[in-house]
Amino acid sequence: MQNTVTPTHCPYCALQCGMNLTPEQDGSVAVVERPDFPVNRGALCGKGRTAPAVLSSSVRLTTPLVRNAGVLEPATWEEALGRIADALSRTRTEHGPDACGVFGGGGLTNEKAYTLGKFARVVLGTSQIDYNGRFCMSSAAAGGIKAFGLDRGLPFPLEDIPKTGCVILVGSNLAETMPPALRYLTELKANGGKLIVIDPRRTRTAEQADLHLAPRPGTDLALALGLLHLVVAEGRTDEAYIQERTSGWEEARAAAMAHWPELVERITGVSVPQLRETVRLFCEPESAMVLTARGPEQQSKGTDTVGAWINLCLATGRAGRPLSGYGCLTGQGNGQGGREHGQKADQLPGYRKLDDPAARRHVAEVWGVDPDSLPGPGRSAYELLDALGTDIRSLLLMASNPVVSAPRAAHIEERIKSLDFLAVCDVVLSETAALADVVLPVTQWAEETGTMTNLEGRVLLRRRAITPPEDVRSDLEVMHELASRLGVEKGFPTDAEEIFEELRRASAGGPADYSGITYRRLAEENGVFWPCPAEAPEPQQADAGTPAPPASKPLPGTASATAQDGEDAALDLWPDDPASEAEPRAAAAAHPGTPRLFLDRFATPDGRARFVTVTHRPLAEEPDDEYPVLLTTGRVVSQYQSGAQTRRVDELNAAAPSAFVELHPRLAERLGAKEGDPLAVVSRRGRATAPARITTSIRPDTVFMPFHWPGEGRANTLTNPALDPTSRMPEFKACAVRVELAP
Ligand SMILES: Nc1nc2c(c(=O)[nH]1)N[C@H]1C(S)=C(S)[C@@H](COP(=O)(O)OP(=O)(O)OC[C@H]3O[C@@H](n4cnc5c(=O)[nH]c(N)nc54)[C@H](O)[C@@H]3O)O[C@H]1N2
Ligand SMILES: Nc1nc2c(c(=O)[nH]1)N[C@H]1C(S)=C(S)[C@@H](COP(=O)(O)OP(=O)(O)OC[C@H]3O[C@@H](n4cnc5c(=O)[nH]c(N)nc54)[C@H](O)[C@@H]3O)O[C@H]1N2
Ligand code: SF4
Ligand SMILES: [Mo]
Repeated sequence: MQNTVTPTHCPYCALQCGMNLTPEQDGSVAVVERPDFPVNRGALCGKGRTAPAVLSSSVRLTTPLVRNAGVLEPATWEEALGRIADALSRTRTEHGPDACGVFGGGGLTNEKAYTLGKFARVVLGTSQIDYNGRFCMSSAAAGGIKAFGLDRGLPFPLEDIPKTGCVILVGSNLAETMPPALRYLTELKANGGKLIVIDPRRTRTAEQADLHLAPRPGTDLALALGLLHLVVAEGRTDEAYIQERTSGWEEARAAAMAHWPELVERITGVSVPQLRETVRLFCEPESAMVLTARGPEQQSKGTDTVGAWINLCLATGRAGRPLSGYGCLTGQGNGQGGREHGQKADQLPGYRKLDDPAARRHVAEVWGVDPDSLPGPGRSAYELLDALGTDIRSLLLMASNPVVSAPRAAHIEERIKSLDFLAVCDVVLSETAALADVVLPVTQWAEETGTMTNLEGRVLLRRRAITPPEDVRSDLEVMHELASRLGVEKGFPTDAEEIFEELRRASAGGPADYSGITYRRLAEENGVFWPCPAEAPEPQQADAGTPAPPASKPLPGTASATAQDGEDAALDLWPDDPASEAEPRAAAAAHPGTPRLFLDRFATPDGRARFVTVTHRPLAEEPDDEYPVLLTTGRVVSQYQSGAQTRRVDELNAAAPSAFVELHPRLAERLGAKEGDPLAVVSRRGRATAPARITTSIRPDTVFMPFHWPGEGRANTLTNPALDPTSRMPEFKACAVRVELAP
């Protein structure tokens, strides 16, 4: 019997807010508060509240579409899948396996991301797979791996934030991008902790800050180095910690010392007294954190910038200690898990490296293939999209809308159009799906089961609450059917839990080890933090921040003793599963998961965190006489990403109907522009137009556009695809433009 209330999670961002769903008489589904989930404690933003609107068949895809004589027309699944399989096999025969590309998304469940990576390597034999997460947190991931030997966005649960002494929030507008998380910052302040926000705009988040620094876009690296200079000059380093827990300090220190406060003031526009005040607020309390988001990361020097912020934490002894550390606020729903299990160009499941022979052997054995048959690393997202129609002839795209979200989007749109064949799996007819030869309609969050890993590294269970429309299938069924048509009958099941069981084995022993996690545990404990190996740790090795609790007690921060709905549903998930009786339930021997990382040692070979030696460098494209203004881009609260989903929700559209150009009154005056006047923003890549929104909250040398819309107001027509040399992240956050009154 189906429970009337199903506890699950929001389909959108990485906070993965808990929500309860109840089916209504008319077949729709209502969102009800779910107070037992600790991350959001019942709170939801407008996107989460209205998410069921996209389940309605009036806005979603309900049947496969195939292109006939240039027009997309309804077709049977047989026909649609047949066309995709034929096209992929023809491409492979005529041009080789690497002419087949695969592009995934950070919104996919762990099971889907895992299967997509396996599909590319085992069924297509292609190295050409990457995903939209490359555009998201890849610089933070690269920076974290360099310094700590491991990339998990937050090394501690969000619940630690209110208890620390100071938070420096760099380029995150979480009041708009993760509204329920704002509460952690207000609680921090209520507890006497200090909040410093670094953003070229005085955002709703910056308004909460004790100190707001508004640097020129793209100068965070210089800013962090200048702060480190002051830390050294003022004798605020933690020498004992540096000695005991780090390596590389001398070189990093020398590099920072070249960044004099006065020089940094000139580069960033942040005054020396503000720099000094930042250092004081950060260094005086016993504990402190630096959290970055897309502002400093989406730069052609994002990896070095993250490294510089981590250096600041290491020099002051603020990493791998209780209530202190560096963290990245990951963005997409499964932005964390989606970067761990193999849809990334250089990666195998469990955050293993594709060029590591031992990793290849391990995963090949789980997959039942010859390690030598696995291709090597492929291209990064932008480079892959840029190769469409040349090296890459056919593309299978799942869960991304690059026509709106990729940098230099007009060029990428042309590349997509020049493909021999494009297949898109989506829930709606996105701008990219509209260009496809075959579009497959897939099931959505509320209609399927699977796991997601939130920004804290907490693995969560997404539960099926309603029955999908008849002619819609899951991404997993799509990959199963395509594998079979391409001659691979085994290894692509359609049941998410069966795939998760394989993922556990594939990830075992890897950096992102999920082998101790089961669906049952996820349901009972309201999530489990990775790494969670199959074996419990020796008592002294247990995560020092969270001693392993007795089996009957929930983990602090992971489970709630009042999880009534969660428990009911957990039992319902396995009503007649005989195996479950035999299986130990969160047994005493089970590993508790790892809410807090690095307290004993970092994940580097010698256990020490590594300073990186970095120095300031300019933007890939600095303003000049022709393009004198800086454009930065980002988000508004009521739209999500490319807007493919949220632009189909009336309430959200009413709140944020179209693109705009945010600019300072001084710049507006120079242009002779009044509020609402249409402005043309022109870069070396193209031209976009949108109405002026005049505000003193932005720097006079900078304009801001949100990137949620296609067409004339598409911000990505303008953006610069200059890539970070390590993370291959494009420079979404700063390029040179000219602004004029549109005729
Ligand atoms: N409403 C909404 N919420 C979302 C999303 C969404 O699309 N809409 N997307 C989700 C995803 S995938 C992500 S990645 C997150 C992103 O979450 P955030 O990183 O919070 O979002 P952004 O608006 O891209 O950028 C944050 C801030 O960076 C500032 N910024 C711009 N340039 C610079 C710079 O050079 N330096 C610094 N320090 N700051 C700069 C911008 O002014 C902006 O306020 O949000 C998630 N949540
Ligand atoms: N200028 C500028 N550009 C940016 C950014 C920026 O700050 N500035 N931010 C970048 C960032 S951080 C990100 S994350 C990207 C995101 O950009 P996109 O990758 O375009 O993200 P979405 O709009 O979320 O696209 C997801 C698509 O997948 C569909 N979908 C949702 N769930 C599923 C599913 O389970 N299966 C399938 N098959 N489809 C599904 C949705 O309907 C939607 O069409 O944009 C990047 N682009
Ligand atoms: S904050 Fe993110 S996860 Fe929470 S309701 Fe809003 S979009 Fe959903
Ligand atoms: Mo993102």
